[in-house]
Parts: sequence; structure tokens; C-alpha cells
Amino acid sequence: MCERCESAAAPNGSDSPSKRAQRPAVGNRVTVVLGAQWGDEGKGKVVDLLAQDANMVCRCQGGNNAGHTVVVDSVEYDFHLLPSGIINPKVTAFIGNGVVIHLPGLFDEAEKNERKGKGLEEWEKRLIISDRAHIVFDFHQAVDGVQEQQRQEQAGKNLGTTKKGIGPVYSAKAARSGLRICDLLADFTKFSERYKVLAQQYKAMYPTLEIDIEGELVKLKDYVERIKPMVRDGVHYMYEALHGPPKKILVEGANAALLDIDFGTYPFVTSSNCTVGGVCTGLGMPPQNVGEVYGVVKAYTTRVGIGAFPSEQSNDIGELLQTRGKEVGVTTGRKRRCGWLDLVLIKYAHMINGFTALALTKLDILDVFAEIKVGVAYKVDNQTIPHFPANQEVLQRVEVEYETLPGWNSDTSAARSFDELPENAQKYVRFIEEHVGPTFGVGDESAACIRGFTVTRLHVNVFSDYLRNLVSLSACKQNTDLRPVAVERAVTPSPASVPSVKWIGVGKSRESMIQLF
Ligand code: 2SA
Ligand code: GDP
Ligand code: MG
Repeated sequence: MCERCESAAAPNGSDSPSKRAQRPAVGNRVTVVLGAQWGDEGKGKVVDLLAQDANMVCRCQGGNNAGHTVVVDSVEYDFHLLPSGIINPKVTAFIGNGVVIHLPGLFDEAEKNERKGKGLEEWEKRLIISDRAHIVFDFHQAVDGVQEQQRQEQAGKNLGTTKKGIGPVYSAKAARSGLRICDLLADFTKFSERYKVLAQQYKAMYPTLEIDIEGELVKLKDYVERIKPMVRDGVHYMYEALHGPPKKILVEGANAALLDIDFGTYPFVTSSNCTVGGVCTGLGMPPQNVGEVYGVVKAYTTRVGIGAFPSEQSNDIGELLQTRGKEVGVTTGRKRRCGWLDLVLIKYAHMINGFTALALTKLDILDVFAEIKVGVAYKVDNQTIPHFPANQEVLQRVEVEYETLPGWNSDTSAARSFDELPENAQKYVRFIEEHVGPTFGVGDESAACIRGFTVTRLHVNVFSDYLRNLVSLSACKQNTDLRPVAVERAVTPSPASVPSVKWIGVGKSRESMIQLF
């Protein structure tokens, strides 16, 4: 068995069984759920579903800027810092070192979700917090607001942050002036000194900022005893979870690929790595323990906040998506901007994350459209561009090339199997699946004969035969160095590179998720 992908063969086919037996066991693998667009794809719902038989659910990055909605038995839960899987009373929830924690926010959220009518049970006994996680203070949130105001005044536009202190606290972490949970629980006098220095630094930078230092310290001290039983050395805790008895471990990504600090639409991004790398750095675990990586894809695109959005529909279509999809921010109540599904950005997210499967949500929102457009390529100055642009001015200028698919004009919300979906809805799903595989990029000359093709699991065999013929018939005439073997390697993607849709959402509840085998 290949240990990474659990397929029958090792990736390069070179490991003998005896060699493999000598290697230490990798341990449990985590299943990761990541947003493939600009967030709010329905990650919370997917995590809740997968958490039905999970032992542990983790958050690895972000803070209470995230908003994950889960509906169980018609009761709606909103999570921001707590992993959504915590609804399952058998699950242990772990908040890793990569998360930034606003303690009042954490307790408020938990208490809201356990109040009468909601069923969050005994969360305090089931929540584990890494001692290396950074603390968001009230002044970080205030600074977030001041920075947004300054951006507006100085540059004529802000970033549209959630004002939850995310940028300031990750900046302090990088500047090495931040304070962590382990500092709060150690010597409170030393913690207070460092808190005062940090507060003074911010006051020097933002003279209008008011911080009640002594009052805040009293409140923080109150949290020490409350959180002490939950705090562990996160690395050790994770190591034991991975190497102890078999466990089903889930990781819930917050925000999404296009909001990632490195790969997102910078500077209109959040301040953490919302892509797969953030799982290892945010939990303290090796990459070989990453198993399935689900990319959650909304059947159309939304974005909350400022920044380029190539497939945005600032018209009746966008309005209809917004109202039907009830596209309103869970944390801030802002209206989400809406547009057609953009496969260029899903492919880009897949290149970074290596999705092993997709969960497609909110297909039901498209039920009323006579025809549905899907973005399949970007043009700049009338030239198709082969990659997702890094520069925001360029991204603002891209023209999206769409394919138009027929709608299904009927209610899908009662469908519980793929066969029960209208034919055009099935085609829409297959269209997405077929277009998320990578576009080939082998050497320049050879790329000339295959540029523009996308290979999917469905056509990989046919296509590689076709390419071999094509290469031997024409391209090789021009380039004697182009050997079919090189092309063959290029057109045989690993299973991880061609994700299939495993779940389709046609409603808010768990039951409305259709599983595809
Ligand atoms: P921040 O607050 O510094 O992380 O904001 C930076 C950008 O990241 C975007 N962002 C989000 N986008 C979608 N959903 C988010 N969570 C909430 C939700 C958002 C809400 O689930 O609805 O309630 O408005 C989220 N969090 C951050 C943000 O819009 C900025 O563009
Ligand atoms: P997350 O941040 O990715 O967890 O997503 P949010 O919870 O912020 O936003 C997704 C919204 O869509 C929530 O209100 C969900 O209840 C809702 N939702 C999720 N999946 C579906 C679906 O398949 N159909 C419909 N109609 N709503 C859905
Ligand atoms: Mg959300």
C-alpha cells in the first residue's frame, strides 16, 4: 500500500515490502476539510457530517473571524473558534498553536451554543487548547478597527476585515511581541509586564487608542483557572493522538485558499495559512500524517469584504444568488458578494492543497436558473493566461471566459442520491469534476501540443493514448528530444491530482448531503 494515498502501489513503485516493514509506522492520518474559494463554502456543515464517527476535531489557524454554521435537527449553531465537530458529544475538540484565541469570545461562543434549545454538551471537558496558541486581546480588536479606518482615510479603501484583531495579533506573533496561552498560565506577574509593554507599544503607534490596562489584566487573570484544565502541550498532545490507538481525526480549516496570507488575493486576505501547509504548522504534525484533503466548493462563488472577484455578478443574478443563498456573514452580518462558479480559482486552490476529494455545497441555490455559467479560463489583454495572477491590479483586469450549461429548473432539495438529481444537475457536477484536474505544464515545446487540455480521472487513459499518438505524429517531428516516455509521465497524474466529488449539498441540514461512492 502507498502510505500517503492508500492506493495499491507506492508512488514511485520502488519500495519493497521488507523495506516498508522496517520503517516506523506513520500513525493515524488526519482528514482535512479546507475552503477552496473565499470562505463560507459550508465547511462547518461538512465537518459536522464527517465528525459523526470522529474521535477528535481540530482547528489549526485563524480565530473568531471565521463563522461556521451547522444545522442539526433544525437547530442552528454558529461556531467561530470552536471546531464545528464539537456538537458530537463523543468528540474531543483541539485548538492548535496556529489559532489565535480571544478568550472572552471563546467563552461567549460556547455558552451561546449550550444555552437552552441548543445541544452543546460538556464542552469544557472536551476542549483542549495548545499552550503555544497566541492570545487576542481586546486592544488587538480595537487596533484592527483603527487600522481599517486609517486605510480608508489614507488609501481610500480598507480591507474589509472582521475587526476581530486577526491582523494585529498575527503581526505581533511575527514581530515576537505576542503573548501565548503558556505565558498566561505561567507567572502572572511576568505576563502582566509583557502585556503592559505590548499595550504601550500600541498606544505609541495609535495615540487615540484607549486601553484600561489594569482592568484588562484583572479580567485576564479570571480566565487562568477556567482554562487551566483545558491547556496541554499541543505538540505532545497531537503526537499522542497520531501515534496512540487508531483514531479518526478531523481538521477544520477556517477561511479559505483565496484568503490565505501567501496564496490568496493579497493584500485582501486574512493573516494565516488557510491552505494545507497551515495544518502542519498550526497543529505541530508532520505532512505524512495528512490523509484525505477535502476541498469544499460552493456551487457558485461568494466573497465577503473587499478585493478582486473576477466572476462577480453585480446584477440581478448576483442578487438572486445572495437572497436564495442567504449569503450574509456569520460573524459580521455583512452581505456577501456573489457570482458564478470560477473553476480557475478552484484549480489554483487544488494545485496548492492537492485535494483528494471535493464536497460541493449549495447546489440547490442554482435550482431556479435557466442557464448557469461557469468560469473556465482568464484572459488578460485578450490573451488566455495559464495561471492565477498574483498581482491584484492584474486580477482586477482579467476577463473570465465562461461555459454556459443548461439549468435544471427544478427543486433538488429533496434529492438524497445522485440519481435523484435532475440530469442537468448531474451534468453540472460532472463538469466541475472534469475541470478541476491540473492543466498540464511539461516542457515548453511539449506543452505546445497539449496546452489547453485538462485531464481528469475520466479521460486520463484515453487522453494519454491520444497524447502519445499526437506526440509521435506531429510534435516529435519538430522536436526530436521529445520522448513519449516524458509525456507519459506528465499525463499520468497521481490519484491525488484528480479529485472526485464525494459529497453534494442540497440544503442546510446534515441529511441533505448526498454521498457519492
Ligand atoms: P480578517 O478579519 O483580518 O481575517 O479579514 C481579512 C479578510 O478575510 C475575510 N474573512 C472572511 N471571509 C469570509 N468569511 C469569513 N468569516 C465570516 C463568515 C465573515 C463575516 O463566516 O461569514 O461574518 O463577515 C471571513 N473572515 C475573514 C474578510 O472579509 C477580509 O476580506
Ligand atoms: P463555512 O464558513 O465554510 O463553514 O460556511 P458558513 O457557515 O459561513 O456559510 C455557509 C452557509 O450555507 C451556512 O448558512 C450553511 O448553513 C449554508 N449551507 C451549507 N451547505 C448548504 C447547502 O448545501 N444548501 C444550502 N441551501 N445551504 C447550505
Ligand atoms: Mg463562514
